[in-house]
Formats: sequence, C-alpha cells, structure tokens
Amino acid sequence: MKISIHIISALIACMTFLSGYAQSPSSLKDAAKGKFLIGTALNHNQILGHDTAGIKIIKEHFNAIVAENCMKSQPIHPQRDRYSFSLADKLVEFGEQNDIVITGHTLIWHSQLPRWFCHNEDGSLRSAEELKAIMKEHISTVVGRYKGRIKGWDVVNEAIMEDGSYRKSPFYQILGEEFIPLAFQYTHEADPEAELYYNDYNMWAEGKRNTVVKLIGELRKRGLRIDAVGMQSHMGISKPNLTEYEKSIEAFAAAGVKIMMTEFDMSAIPTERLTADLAEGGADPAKARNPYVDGLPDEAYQRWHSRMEKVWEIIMRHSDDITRVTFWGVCDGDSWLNNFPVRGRTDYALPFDRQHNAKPIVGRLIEMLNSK
Ligand code: 9MR
Repeated sequence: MKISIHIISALIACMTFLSGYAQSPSSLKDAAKGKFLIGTALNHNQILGHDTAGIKIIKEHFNAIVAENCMKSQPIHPQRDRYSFSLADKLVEFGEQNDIVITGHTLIWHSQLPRWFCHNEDGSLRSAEELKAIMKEHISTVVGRYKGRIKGWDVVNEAIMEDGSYRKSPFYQILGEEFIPLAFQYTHEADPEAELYYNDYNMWAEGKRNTVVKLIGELRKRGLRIDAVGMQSHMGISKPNLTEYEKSIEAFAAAGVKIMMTEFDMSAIPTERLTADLAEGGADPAKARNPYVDGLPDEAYQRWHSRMEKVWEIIMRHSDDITRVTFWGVCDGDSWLNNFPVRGRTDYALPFDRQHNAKPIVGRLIEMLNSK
C-alpha cells in the first residue's frame, strides 16, 4: 500500500513537471513577457492583408509592430497640402484589433523626405522660420491623428554620424542642432502621453555613442522628454564588434534612458567576400555579389545562428534596460537586405525563412528568453 502511494505521488509529480514543461511559452512574445516587447516591421503586403502567411506569424510571435515605410514623411505627406494616411490607418487598426503595441517610425529623417519639406520651389533651402512651421504642422498632424493609439515615436532618425558629428542634412543646414529639440518639443505637444525616441544605426560607434549621450543630457537639461534610444541593430556576420555594441547599451542606460533594438536583422552574407573575391580576380563577380542564391549552406547558417546567439546573450544580460526588440521584417524574403548593399540578391537576415518556416534560431531564442 505504502509503495503504491509513493508511485502515485511520483506519477503526480511527473505529470505536474510535464504539464509545466508543456506550458512553457512556445512563441517569441510569450517567452519575452515581463522582459521586453518583441516586434516586427510590417510592409505593404502585410498591412493590406495580402501576405496571409506573414500575418499568421505576426499574430503568433509578435506583440509590437512598426511600419517599415508608410509613416515616413514622403509616403505619408507627399505634398505640402496633401497627406496619405490610408496605409498608416490600416496598420494602426491591425495593431489595435490584435492587441499589439504600435510604435511610429519616423517623424524627422533626411531620407524618404519629400523635397518640398526643406526646399523652396526654386531649389533653395527654406528659411529657419518656414522649416519650423512645416515641422510643427507635419508632426502635429501625424502624431495628432494617432494620439493615444501609438505608444511612442522615433522622433528623429539618423541625425548623427559615426564620428560623432551631426549629419549635414537639410534640417541641420537650416536649423543646426536645434532641429532635434524642436522635433521632440513638437511631438510632445502633439501627444503628451507618447514616448519619445532618438533612433540611429551603427550605434556601436564610439563617436556616435558619445554624441547621443550628450544629446540625451541636452534634451533633459531643457526639460524635454526622451524615453529611449533606438539602436537599429542592422548586424553583419562579422561586424560590428560586439564589445563596442554592448558598451553603447551600457552608456545609454547610464545616461538614464531605456534602450530598444528597433530594426534588428543580421545579414548572412559576409561583406568581406565581395571585396576579396573581386580582388583575387578570376572570381565570378555575380557569384561574389550574390553567393547564396540557391540556398544558404549549412555552414553559413551555423555561423549566422551562433552570432545571433552571441548578440542575444548581450540583449538578455541587459534585459532590465531594454524595453523592445523589433525585427526589421518577418521573413527572409521581406528584408531590405535583399537589395542592400547589392540590388536583387538573396540574403537570410531574419528568424523566419522564405517559406515562412521558423529557423532553429526561433526555438533557441525562446529557450534563452524562458530561461532568464
Ligand atoms: O526597409 C526600408 C526599405 O524598404 C526602404 O526602401 C528604405 C528607404 O530608405 O528604408 C528601409 O528602412 C530603413 C529604416 O527606415 C531606417 N533605418 C534603415 C532601414 C534600412 O535601410
């Protein structure tokens, strides 16, 4: 009798363990719960509902979305007196219907910027007063439209160079560094509840890191809001140096803001390959530019997978300071890296493949998130 009671309690313990195991989260967003949001960027096909397989993945794995393109100034405000909100409206509705956090990308950026924004019809730069009025009108219209529905905005994107100097964009040429605090002020006025972010690529670079830290201090000194810094995190297979990347996370956290990986992806194509093959001569330049057109060799996948793990070890180490990790696209076929730095090539930069299957890295990231 005693023995059978032992056996029963052992069985119960075993079943409890197994059911606990079965319940441990199997999606990225569930595994990341309580740590940070897990996001992805939506393209037109997803926003319009055409990419049904992509949408299924978005709903299953992600609890944050951002527009890959449709909220940038060119698409959303193509002419001075004309806005085009239809895609952006749909993105926001999709987020709300599916209980997904929406962030806005991006208000003030030198790229995908309609020419009229900073230039007069004769090609000359607008006056400071005129540009301020245009920025204010643009920001209050776009941010105001989605007031209370968008958690936070990439207010300014890519304004600082790797050496720490300011990019000589039309905004800078007209207003100097002042265009940044102005943009933060206008955004806050348009939606006082919205979080405000400064977003940039190559944030591992020392010069850029230092100027971003100074910028945070300057905004705060003026009483302006800045909640987080967006480290875009477009990673290469051998660059950047991950120690420098981690130093930037630490520096931004020490400056008192949260950190978000806002455009995470990792090219599987070694950049050195093109240069080396072409330099050797005799190599097929087309092949060097697009080496994995017929599929990613296992060895190249393993290299990508283990570097992803290394980056995510850093992310996990700093998860208390990180509020969101957003991938720049859903599946490999969606990635901008298929057209950069070489047009029309086949890259493998995202956690889901071209057939919409999860790569082994998805399971590994879930495991890493669950074990933290
Ligand atoms: O992924 C975007 C691509 O579809 C656009 O053609 C490109 C235009 O510049 O912008 C890409 O997204 C960029 C993002 O908005 C800002 N950081 C760099 C991203 C990749 O270029």
